[in-house]
Amino acid sequence: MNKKIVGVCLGLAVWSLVAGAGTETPEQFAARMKPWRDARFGMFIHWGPVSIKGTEIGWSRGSQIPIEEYDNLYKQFNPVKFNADEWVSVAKAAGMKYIVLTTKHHDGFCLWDTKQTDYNIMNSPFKRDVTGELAKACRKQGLGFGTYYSTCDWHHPDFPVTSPGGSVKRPVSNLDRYTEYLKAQSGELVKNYGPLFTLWFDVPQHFDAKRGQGVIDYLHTLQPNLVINNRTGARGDYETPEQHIGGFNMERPWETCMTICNQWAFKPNDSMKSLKQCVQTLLNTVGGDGNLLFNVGPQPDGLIEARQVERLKEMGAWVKRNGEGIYGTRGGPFKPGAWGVSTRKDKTIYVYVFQAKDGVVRLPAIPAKVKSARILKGDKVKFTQDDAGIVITLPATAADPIATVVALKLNSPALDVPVCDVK
Ligand code: H79
Repeated sequence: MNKKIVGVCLGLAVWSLVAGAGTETPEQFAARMKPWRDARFGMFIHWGPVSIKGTEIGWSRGSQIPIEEYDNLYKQFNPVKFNADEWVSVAKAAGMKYIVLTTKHHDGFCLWDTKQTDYNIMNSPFKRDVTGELAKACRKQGLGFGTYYSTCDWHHPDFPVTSPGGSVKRPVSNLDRYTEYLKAQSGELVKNYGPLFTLWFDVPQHFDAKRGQGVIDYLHTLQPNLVINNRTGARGDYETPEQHIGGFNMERPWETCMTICNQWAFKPNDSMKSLKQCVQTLLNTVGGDGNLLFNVGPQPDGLIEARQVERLKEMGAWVKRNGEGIYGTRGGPFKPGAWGVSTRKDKTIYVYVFQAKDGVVRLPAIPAKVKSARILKGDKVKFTQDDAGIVITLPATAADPIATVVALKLNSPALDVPVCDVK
């Protein structure tokens, strides 16, 4: 080999070492995120032995429930009515495209057959790997399967803080050793149940960006395209507004996580959101260019509460009628507001009207020609377009109490239309 070639080889080797797995171009990032972004709507599932008590997962340890009692609940956890295929069918009926299960919450209990601790579902009376069963059912029914894994662990002896709520400092701890445990466990999730749709970390107490990036880089050696949220301590791939809808953002991917009732884990008679609230939450999210991870907390017997199943099915019926303007779309160009929201794909803008005075919708001017306007899966509607903007007249017969959906066909790509406010 001549000197020049040796030099180039060395240069490349050094560059790849420095660049590492963490470096990707914006185009590579967009490609890696595309399946996750296109899905738009997923099911979050918060579940564990604490469902027996009906108090909040993780947080009620050492507060409403004494630590000693909380940590022994798994000895009675026997969700004999658990059926992974049924959970997946419910998610599918709701129009959801992926599921994220709490494999380990802040309380440290593991819902899979982990080799890293005995504090797991295989040592409950149930003795079934519910994570494995759910992963398999998702694959079978064509949904993405992702795992929630709490970064903080108030049960683990090496973690710096403990319950209640991580407010108590442990006299002796070892964060490096805990990090090895976390890597071994999240590695098991990827290796045994992957490829995963996402890995959803939570509450990176005591983790800084360097420690978090170490976890991310390790997981990328196991699954290079793995999509990881922003709760490892490092930046990660997407933002996670919790219990509120994120602001309009087409640059940084984001996903709102929100509960169908108030509590993450099962709570008897918890107040449940109305159908309108559920659907408009999804629309306000996709209209802002985000995903929605909508949470249910199954009962201790393994069933999702019947009224929640009913609500999710109603939601699915609406979402499916109008799915063309949800999946695979991007948010905008008209920013969400009390008036409604919009999404776009190819040469179409989907306008979801929440409020229209006298059935008239006024949208700002856009640098594209509207060729036609129609109610989604319905008749053409009257519209005018001039320098002042677009005016659509909704027929009273088409009014939908949740949102009236109008598809505007343009003469050019809808993504080229600049983002604007609706006044
Ligand atoms: O798993 C769910 C929450 O337990 C977890 N993230 C979601 C996905 C979470 N951990 N920390 N936080 C959220 C932020 C802190 C929220 C709190 Fe509270 C508000 C802690 C105390 C008041 C929620 C309400 C928990 C107890 C009461």
